[in-house]
Amino acid sequence: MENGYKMYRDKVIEYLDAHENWRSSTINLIASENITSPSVNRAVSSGFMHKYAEGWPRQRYYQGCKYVDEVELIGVDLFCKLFGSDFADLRPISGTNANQAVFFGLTQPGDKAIVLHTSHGGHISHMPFGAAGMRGLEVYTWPFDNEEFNIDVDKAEKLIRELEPRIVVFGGSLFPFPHPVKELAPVAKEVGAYVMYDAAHVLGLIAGKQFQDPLREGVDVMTASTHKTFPGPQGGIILYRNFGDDVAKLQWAIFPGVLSNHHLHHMAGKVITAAEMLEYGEKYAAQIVKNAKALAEALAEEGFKVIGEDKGYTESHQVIVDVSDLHEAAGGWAAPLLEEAGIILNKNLLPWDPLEKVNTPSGLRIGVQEMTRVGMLEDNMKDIAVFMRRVLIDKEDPKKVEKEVAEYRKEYQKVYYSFDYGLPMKE
Ligand code: DSN
Repeated sequence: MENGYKMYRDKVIEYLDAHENWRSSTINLIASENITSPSVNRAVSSGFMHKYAEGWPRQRYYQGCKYVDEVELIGVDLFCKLFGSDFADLRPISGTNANQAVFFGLTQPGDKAIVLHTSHGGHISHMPFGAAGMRGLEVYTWPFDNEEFNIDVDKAEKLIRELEPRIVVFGGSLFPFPHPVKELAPVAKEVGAYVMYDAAHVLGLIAGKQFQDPLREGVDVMTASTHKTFPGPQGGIILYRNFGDDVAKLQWAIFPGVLSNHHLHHMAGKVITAAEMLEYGEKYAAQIVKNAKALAEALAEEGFKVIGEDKGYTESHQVIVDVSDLHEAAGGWAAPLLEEAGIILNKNLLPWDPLEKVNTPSGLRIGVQEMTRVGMLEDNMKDIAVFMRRVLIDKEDPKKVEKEVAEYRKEYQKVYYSFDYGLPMKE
């Protein structure tokens, strides 16, 4: 019997279709997103989404997990192989959830933590108003060198010795250059601190051996989300070395501490993505970094003020542009205008911006990992820079540019570096 609610089902499906059609006709440069392969989509839409599986594989609190267990065990092996870690925990359901688990497992309320400030590119979960603060940590922030766009090593070393924190946290969300882990991890160890690295943004680059290798540089525990440069479904992961008795505390913090059931369909998607990255990760990550550098150079040639020129602009998937001289509302004006033209990215505070400028910051943060995955190469980056120049510098009608962007995207619809489509170019 009709109850009149079907229209809502139809509406939702209509929006889903509209979103998917729109996204595949835009140039998505959000640095924290990516696109999954058909194989991963199969996992995410599988019947694993209907299961409960608390605890460890083969020691569950629920019956009916025999296939789930096999997938999770394959996943643990693949992730340990990919990252050279002693342990891999696929259960966190987001990067923030992974960070929460580490803070709850390895620290006590009142312990000191040193983290990257959000103004300098740190993640909100590291801050007093985020997961670290919720754990009751006394949060201090790394001294930052604006010129180097990185943590100031000398001042940081002094700060570690002065504070003797329980945990130091590297990594963040605005992350063009590797952090000085090998310089500072030994100092942190000297004062008895845990060394944590939030690899949410750069996990795929680390997997592909194109960024720093945190676990070899002195990191005890690496957290990440699984859907940025690591092109999996939304989720989290913790990769860690065997640091003794506290391993059990960390594991207890994950379950039953900060989650009960993990999302098994996403877990299966992470496992397939790990296999994709073992097979194709080095090529994918290398192309991401080449594309980021190419886009930075092209944007500079088109007249944009790109951060980090004297350092080669970027060593990650990110390109950072200061648009403050183009308009007083800077990124707060530029990002929505680009969206009208089908170029999707986000405004971002730059390290020298006051916090009050959070809605009108000076910067734009650009990530090339998704466009790389659909097969774009360095020459495409030049075309993207031209589209951006036409909108932001030449002030062309964004609607006109949007039509051209949609036409341009038609050729880039396959998800490469996957078992479904292989590589985008001939080897
Ligand atoms: N806030 C996300 C980002 O865009 O970097 C990470 O959680």
